[in-house]
Amino acid sequence: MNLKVGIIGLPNVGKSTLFNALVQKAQAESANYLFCTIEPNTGIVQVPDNKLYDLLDVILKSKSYNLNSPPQVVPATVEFVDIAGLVKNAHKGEGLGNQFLGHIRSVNVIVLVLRVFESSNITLVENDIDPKRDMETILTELELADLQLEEKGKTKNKKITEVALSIKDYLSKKPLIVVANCDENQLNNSPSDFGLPKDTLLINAQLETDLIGVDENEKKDLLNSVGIKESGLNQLINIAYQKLGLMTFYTAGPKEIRAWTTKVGSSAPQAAGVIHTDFEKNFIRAEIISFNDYIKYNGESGSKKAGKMRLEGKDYIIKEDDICYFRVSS
Ligand SMILES: Nc1nc2c(ncn2[C@@H]2O[C@H](COP(=O)(O)OP(=O)(O)OP(=O)(O)O)[C@@H](O)[C@H]2O)c(=O)[nH]1
Ligand SMILES: [Mg+2]
Repeated sequence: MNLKVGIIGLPNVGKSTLFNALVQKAQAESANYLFCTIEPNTGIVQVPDNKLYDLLDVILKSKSYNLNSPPQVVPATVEFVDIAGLVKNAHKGEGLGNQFLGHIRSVNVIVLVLRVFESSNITLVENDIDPKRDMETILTELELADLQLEEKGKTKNKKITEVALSIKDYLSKKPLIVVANCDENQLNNSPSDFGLPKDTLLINAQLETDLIGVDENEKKDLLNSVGIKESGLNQLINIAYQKLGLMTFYTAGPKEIRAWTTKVGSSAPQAAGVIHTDFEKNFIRAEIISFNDYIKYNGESGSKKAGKMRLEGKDYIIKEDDICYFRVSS
């Protein structure tokens, strides 16, 4: 499954700035006026994953590939959607209304951006900075948008409403990540200082956007120097995987080294089904090497010789970072 993340919040809180930081491009227009974004911005980002390069090293060293064409590295991806700002009573048509929420009904997780940064030059939609109030405003608008959708369904056809509207269509029921958009000097606070839930991410969207294009190592040093251990992208992806109960497994061969995302607790056939739907049905068995063994014994043939490759059947539960090869019938 590919993770899809929708970014919402009041106007002018830094949603597009955060979007740009996440996709590492000045793709979405961000400017100091309300409702700068009207049409949604969509961007696809590779999930940063050093383990893929550890696997590549092993395969390159063992020379177990066609020397003219080294294996391709294919990271997992995340899609981000940045939409127009919502205001109080958007469901009644205030501001730009709430029709833009339609663009994020298919996301797996919602990121709610709240303004915490103080800059006096940036226009506020409410008169003061109050992230807790703003969070409640937006959550209420999500619930009201869901109620409207339900009402619409009812008038169309009373009986099919329950069937037609599946739980994943309800914005207010989706997993939520709260992001407090902070200035540099606010990043050492704890979320409760702003009245926000304890798993709120504190991010300085402007700083990370300003660092687009800077060399990765240099960027890391700059972020570390202001007390940021991980980029907003890494933080968001980690918490999204946690909230959705997702994990990574790999396939590694002479042509391609690839990260795949599946639910924690997936059986071997279910994980195979992530690669290709038919693989679930046609599953015969899985050949599994743990990531650590794969590295320690220099790849597939070394791991096999050391007795570290396991043959597993359909009841095997895939573990995080397993290197998998699925045997399927054709
Ligand atoms: N000082 C400061 N300014 C910021 C920060 N994040 C965003 N801004 C500024 O705030 C303004 C609004 O940012 P946008 O990213 O366009 O906000 P938005 O939420 O997408 O706004 P709409 O599309 O209008 O809903 C821009 O001028 C940004 O440069 C921040 O962390 N600190
Ligand atoms: Mg915007």
